[in-house]
Amino acid sequence: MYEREVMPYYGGLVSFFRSPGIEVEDVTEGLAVVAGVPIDNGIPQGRVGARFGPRAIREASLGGRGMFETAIDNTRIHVDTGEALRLKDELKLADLGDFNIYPTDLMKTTDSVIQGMSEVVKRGGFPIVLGGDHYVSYPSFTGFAKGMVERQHGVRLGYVHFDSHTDFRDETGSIGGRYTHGTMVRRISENPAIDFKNIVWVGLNGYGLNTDQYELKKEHNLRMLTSRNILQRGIEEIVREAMEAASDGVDAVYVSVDIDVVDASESPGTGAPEFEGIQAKEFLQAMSIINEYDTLRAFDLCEVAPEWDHSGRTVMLASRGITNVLAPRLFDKLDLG
Ligand SMILES: [Mn+2]
Repeated sequence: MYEREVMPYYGGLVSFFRSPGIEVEDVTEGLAVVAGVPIDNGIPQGRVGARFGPRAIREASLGGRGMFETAIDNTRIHVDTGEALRLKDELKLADLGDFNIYPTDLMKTTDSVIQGMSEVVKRGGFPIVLGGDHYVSYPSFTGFAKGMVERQHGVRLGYVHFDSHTDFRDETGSIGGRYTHGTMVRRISENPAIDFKNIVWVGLNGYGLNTDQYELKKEHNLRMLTSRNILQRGIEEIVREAMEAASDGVDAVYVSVDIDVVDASESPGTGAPEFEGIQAKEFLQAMSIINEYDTLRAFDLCEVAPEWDHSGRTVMLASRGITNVLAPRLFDKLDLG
């Protein structure tokens, strides 16, 4: 007899939080499903490397699981709140691996991600998509919308965009075209299942608007919440405002994160780092708050580029953020009295 022991993070098979592998046809209602899109050819200018993000995030997630597996009763208690979390015997999480990608054919990858996402969502899965550059959110959201419409005719959707940048151009200059990591929110806004009033940006900073975006912002009263707003009002109030606005009158909300929303001092491993970003601890708190909203039905995290991440902190931060989003599916809350 050879019994399995707890494996340290650096050994064993790699999947997110060491969840079991799954195929699309086996996705069941309510199951969280991790799926990577390891591409970075949605980047017309700037630094690439996000194609290595999904695997690195999965590896970094293993340490988080080990902390619980090696604890007494698989339980850890928060030092401030006394809240106790115990690792579930059976996680409500599985790892699909990566959607099919075609490294020199962005539109073929687009079709693949739309199809894969719609199949996951149609079956009631809660997709957790690992980018990839931020273009990934366009096919990912489109597939999400397709799957939701198949489940429920006339479905209405919301979208929350955590990012230092709006990604709201119509075209990325003369060289990029209309399908890039700088245009994906504009493309998402054109989906018939969503209105501007349910699209919210969180963490914007700097000179991020083109003149056409500035006009649209004024015309539609677009909700663009900035890192300065967060500094002034606190992350909790801002995230709740974002989730409530995105959820208002809709059936489901998609949340997308560009890891560059976190300041470059704490999140250097990304293509377009910024120095007026939010703090890592604010980001982690935000990821814990969004999981309180029943409207949250899909999530992605993009733009982690491990080759720029010389200390490993960015992949670690990304994996911890995702773990916070997934916490209700990974842990039972215990009352220790
Ligand atoms: Mn960005």
